Amino acid sequence: MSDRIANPQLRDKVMTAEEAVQFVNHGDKVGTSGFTGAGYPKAMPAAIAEKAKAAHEKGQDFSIDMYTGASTAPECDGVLAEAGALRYRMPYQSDPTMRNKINAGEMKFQDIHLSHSGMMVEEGFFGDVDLAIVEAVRITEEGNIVPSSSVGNSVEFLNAAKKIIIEVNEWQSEELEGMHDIWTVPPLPNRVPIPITKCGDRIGKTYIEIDPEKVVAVVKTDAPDRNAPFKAPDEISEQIAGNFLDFLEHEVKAGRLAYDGYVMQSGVGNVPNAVMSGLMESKFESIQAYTEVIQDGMVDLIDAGKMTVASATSFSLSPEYADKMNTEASRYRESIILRPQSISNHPEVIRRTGLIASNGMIEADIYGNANSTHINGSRLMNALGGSGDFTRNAYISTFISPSVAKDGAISAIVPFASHIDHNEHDAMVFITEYGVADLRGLAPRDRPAKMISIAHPSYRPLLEEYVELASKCKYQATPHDLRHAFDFHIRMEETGTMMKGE
Ligand code: 0RQ
Repeated sequence: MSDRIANPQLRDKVMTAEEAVQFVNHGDKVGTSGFTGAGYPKAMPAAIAEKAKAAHEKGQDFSIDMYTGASTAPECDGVLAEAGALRYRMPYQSDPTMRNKINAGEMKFQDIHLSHSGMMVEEGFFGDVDLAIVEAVRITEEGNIVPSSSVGNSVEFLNAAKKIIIEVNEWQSEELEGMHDIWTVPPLPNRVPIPITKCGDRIGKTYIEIDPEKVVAVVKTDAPDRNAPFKAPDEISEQIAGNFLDFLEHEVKAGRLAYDGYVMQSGVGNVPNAVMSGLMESKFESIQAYTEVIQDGMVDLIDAGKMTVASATSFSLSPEYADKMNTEASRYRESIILRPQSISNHPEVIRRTGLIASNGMIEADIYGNANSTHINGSRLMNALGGSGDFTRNAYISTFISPSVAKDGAISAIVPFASHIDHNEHDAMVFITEYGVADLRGLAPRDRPAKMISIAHPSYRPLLEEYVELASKCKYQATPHDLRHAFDFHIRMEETGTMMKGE
């Protein structure tokens, strides 16, 4: 392990997490590495949680504000939320314990576009940053950091923080070195164009330069990233994936896409996985991904020679594929690039690549406004993550979802979305197991018919009833009857289903 800490000055700072926690104080603003279950600190969060619990037992306040790249894992977000150690958290989470605390009003969470979050911290929108805690594969001779399985917002946090704690994780393969491409936009007023014209362009360094004087502790760990294995795609996921692939074919026939020109952005989950399996058998070749996470399906596409390059900020691999990456990382260094999320999700590059975005949703309304985050307007599920960065700036932005949730009790197509993350001006195409609603070129009043055609048949009459009511209202630009716009949601609150009783 000492080989992994090549800088003598920093080797002298090695201590346990229990010792290093002396540098974490009540009220601190802390930025950590970590993105979708990859590259988050493995030891410090538990130590901070213990410190918080000990303080609370003595009747003292102890909580911190925590910023990350995106979601982490139970041993980071989970333990801290459980211990009541967090006052405020941004920009993304997906942890069940944390979700419950946020929804119960016991901690605060702000949902921020991932591409904005690091810049906001570095530019001081949140005040001074006390501490950065960042996982590394190794520390170089000069004292710089080779990041591990994600880059996230680490560069911005390391630049902004007064103190740094580095966790050197022996579980992470040293062969990851060379996969990262560290380049960030210079701060205002010196911004310049990002020199990426192709997904595979490398423009930066393979490590993060830091001021070694700021490092107060180096903690050694040997612990795996934690991601849940994917469920095998079910029938509905496969139908949705089939409709998505038909849509791609339709774009080829229309001359708007070439078989060797598909640039992919993909959310995570069952349907994206089924899409990637479908692509294996498709006519699409030389597929490129400019996205935020590398998923199992992309590794398969690379292995099959169908995908030439995948650019992201993080891995989001099942345990089986994480092991594979750890043993074979050197084989993938040519075709996988991990960038800071300020670059992987940057509007400028996204627009230039001409990618087709595809993300999940909770619900969408008859005019094409999408809700990715809140159940019935108030209850947070995860957060918007990069879905806004990609939807707003994609060449074509799509949303994919089953037409119903909870065994049909909830419709994914509603009269008026109860929370809107992606509005009708940004979202273009919606896909369920019932087909494709292509809203491009359609004025609001032409949209409900398309959206209702992909709703579950049992909800279509209720949606048509609403359209009829709205058509009688005074203003017909985007017709709504506000007395009934949330009937679906109110019924769900009152009866547990959006379906009308007999
Ligand atoms: O809950 O598992 O308890 O049954 O939501 O839903 O259908 O399995 O779909 O896993 O793709 O998640 C929007 C949450 C969809 C996700 C969301 C319930 C449903 C189930 C999951 P159960 P599905 P998915 C780039 C972009 C925002 C982040 C993002 C998400 C659970 O896609 O978090 O896009 N997106 N990042 O039952 C009540 C509804 C519901 C509902 C679904 N209307 N009401 N519950 N559910 N719809 C990401 C990256 O690149 C990393």
